[in-house]
Amino acid sequence: MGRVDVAVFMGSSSDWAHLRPAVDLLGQLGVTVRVHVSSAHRTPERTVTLVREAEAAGCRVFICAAGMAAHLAGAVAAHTLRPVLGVPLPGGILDGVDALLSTVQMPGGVPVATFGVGAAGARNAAVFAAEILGLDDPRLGEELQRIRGEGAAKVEAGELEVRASLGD
Ligand code: RP5
Repeated sequence: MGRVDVAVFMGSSSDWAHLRPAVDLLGQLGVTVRVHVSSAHRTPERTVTLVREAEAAGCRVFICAAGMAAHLAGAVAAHTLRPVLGVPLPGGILDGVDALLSTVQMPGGVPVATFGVGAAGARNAAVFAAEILGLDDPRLGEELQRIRGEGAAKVEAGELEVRASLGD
């Protein structure tokens, strides 16, 4: 395995559509990402092995996404001291509320920084991972500033569109 800045774990390949844009964003920021499908429940030992391999490859932040009884982020956090960002995913009859509570309610001393449910949470986890890496990487800091600027420009363009629709 080559050098890895961020390891992204998801519990099932069915989770990939929620995560793909966030992984693409990290790539656009020049962050080296390694993606794994591994489950806290279905492949528990493989999950631990992948955590060890990611650490050996230099991984500084883990992003872990899962749905339903989402224990992947907690299982990864149990095996590393590096920051673990948890992304609960929608699906099942509780549609993400189950995953949110499963991810966020960690026992004291084993933190998982938990984000919102679904694609927006995944994007924020990616941005947050870049913010962590950007603490000692000015280039990444500038890229993040550029993304903030794009978000602001989109809102301002949105106002012009709304006002134009009113003939304003
Ligand atoms: C979780 O169960 C996965 O992260 C996924 O969100 C959910 C359903 O998995 P599949 O049955 O689609 O593989 O562990």
